[in-house]
Amino acid sequence: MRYLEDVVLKKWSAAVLAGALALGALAGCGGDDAGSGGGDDKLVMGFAQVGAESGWRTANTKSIQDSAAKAGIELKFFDAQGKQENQIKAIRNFITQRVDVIAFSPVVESGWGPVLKEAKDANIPVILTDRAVDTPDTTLYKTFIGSDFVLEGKKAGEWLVKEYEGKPDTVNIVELQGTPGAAPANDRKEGFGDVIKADPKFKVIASQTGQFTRTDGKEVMEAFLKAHPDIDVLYAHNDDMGLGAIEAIEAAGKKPGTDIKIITVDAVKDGMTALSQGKINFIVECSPLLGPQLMDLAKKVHAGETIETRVLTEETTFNQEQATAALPTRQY
Ligand code: GYE
Repeated sequence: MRYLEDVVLKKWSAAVLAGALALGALAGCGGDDAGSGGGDDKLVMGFAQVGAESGWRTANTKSIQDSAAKAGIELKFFDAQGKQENQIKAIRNFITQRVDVIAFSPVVESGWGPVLKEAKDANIPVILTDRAVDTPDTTLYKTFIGSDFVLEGKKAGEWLVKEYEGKPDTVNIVELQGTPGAAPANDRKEGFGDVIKADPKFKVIASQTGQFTRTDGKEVMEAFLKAHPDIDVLYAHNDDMGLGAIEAIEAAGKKPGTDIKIITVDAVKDGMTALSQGKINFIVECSPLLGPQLMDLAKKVHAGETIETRVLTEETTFNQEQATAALPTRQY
């Protein structure tokens, strides 16, 4: 298998081969390389992606694929379609194939101990991207690249507190949570809750998962609107759920952004467009462009260099004006 891939690789552009040669220091990738010979061995990365649930995820996948090609890394990409068991199977496959580095974005936080231990025992370094795991043994992975989701939730809460400053009336909030058990769902809920609990006028009257998807966001918002005629604010853990909810709000004859204020997280183009149109009021940025850092760290790990155990993504926030200004050059 690897032999055939190597033959194909040899036909790739000179630039890619040059990249591979630049990785010359990176020795063989694991013993079963019959026939590949020579010094043009590429670093092989197995990547188990969550799925394709949102605009954020699509941009993240593209970032990883593009930067692997640019870095001259051979990427074995697997889409787990939102299922942890699929990710675990993919990681076991990567171990059997003896890839050089395994990277993945864990669907949920818990349940990773055994498979990570298998990778460690096989001497294959693991890099977590985007989402964290809750295993207490941090030696099971080399580093974690991604956002501080608690901070994102806090930023959402802080905007709300400011927006309703000096207004004593109760603020009825509904919350669309991300995938149950996923780090960004747990942490964005926590950060937001921590900030708004300081003032009892903020009441979360309903909170349910919308699975980070537009379809579920719309459906759950329809149910929220039926059950609660008095919603002031929607806090959605990502843009896609917020965009689905906007459809439900409009269908119910209400004006998103005015009758119901909306806060989301991500800042993908569709979300930013809705913000610039006044249908969303505030977006907390979460960058999906993790590919270049991931490839860089993978090379370092493979070369035996010591790397930081936590690589934090830098992010900002957007109001309507800022979204309008940022949109023309937005990459995702
Ligand atoms: O916010 C959401 C996606 O893990 C940060 O997953 C990521 C989240 C992102 O589905 O849109």
